[in-house]
Amino acid sequence: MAGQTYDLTGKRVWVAGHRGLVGSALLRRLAKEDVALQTVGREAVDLRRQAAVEEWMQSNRPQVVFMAAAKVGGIHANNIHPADFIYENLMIEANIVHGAYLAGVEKLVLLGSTCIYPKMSPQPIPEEALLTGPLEPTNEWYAIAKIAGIKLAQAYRRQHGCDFIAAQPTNLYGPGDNFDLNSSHVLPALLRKAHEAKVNGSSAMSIWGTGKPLREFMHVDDLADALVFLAVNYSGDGHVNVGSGEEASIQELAETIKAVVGFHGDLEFDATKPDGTPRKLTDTSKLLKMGWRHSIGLRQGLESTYDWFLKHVAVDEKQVPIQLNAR
Ligand code: GFB
Repeated sequence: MAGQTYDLTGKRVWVAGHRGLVGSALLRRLAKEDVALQTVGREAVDLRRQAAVEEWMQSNRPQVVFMAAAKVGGIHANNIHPADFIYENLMIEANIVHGAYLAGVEKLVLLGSTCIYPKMSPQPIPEEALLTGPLEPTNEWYAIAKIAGIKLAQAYRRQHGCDFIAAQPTNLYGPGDNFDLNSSHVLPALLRKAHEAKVNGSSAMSIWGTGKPLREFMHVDDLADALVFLAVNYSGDGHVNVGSGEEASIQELAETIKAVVGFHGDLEFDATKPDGTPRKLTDTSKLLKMGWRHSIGLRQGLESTYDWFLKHVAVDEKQVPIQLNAR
């Protein structure tokens, strides 16, 4: 299935969710292509409302859709808002996929999440591990919505011949990330905690759980590049893992973040918070065989993301940084 299957040149390309971490990275990446970019804000179209989505798609006739819109969050947000995570994601996916079918969209790229795989998957996790075992309980609802999304793309391909594909990214980070400690993922949370501990002269920063779980991290600009690559080079039924192999334990990540930020205090482990899945390293052999690999290493990505944080979130190191809720 590798080899150019679709030409983006001159196409109307809708990035749904263009203000979020993934969507904004896609806008940066697609600015280098000869395409007509389309975006619409949530104040104009609520993606959870079928009529609004279908009407916008019929009027704007995108030829390509990147589905970067989603209700996302870290382990804590997933755990305490299961209804929001399953409802909003199911609605957004169903509305855009069906709307794309009705509007004759030529190519659609949908995104999964590593939590779709069973908690005790073989490592690295191959695409075939999907639906082979029980999920991690803290994010089961989000995972089920994301599995439904992948199945939607497959179903419309099988029944209607639509060229809809699904990519399966590993844990992401980068500019535009959510640094709100209640809803963020671990990497932006630890960057912020280390920064605040340094600025406030604290002797320690807190880490949720044991620090032992392993996570693979990928810079969102690498993901955006992979998504454009897949849109052009892949047309198939099965979802494709997009990972970096940049794996670290949460404790190792915290140590690297301390070094990047310049905080020299201790780590304090908070056992009242969950660890989640012990490990989720993606098997990217399918994508590697097609000829794509990531280019931003973890240390380099942490440095540039901290730089972004300093310029956009911690506007004045003497003040408590403002709250950001990017998605
Ligand atoms: O990134 P994260 O929230 O989500 O947490 P998941 C990863 C690990 O970091 C867990 C630990 O073991 C957390 O306990 N951790 C340590 C922290 N300190 C912190 C902290 O201050 N904040 C956070 N958030 N974590 C999410 C799923 O799983 O990953 C989503 O909930 C999605 O559904 C996403 O799949 C990619 O990697 O555990």
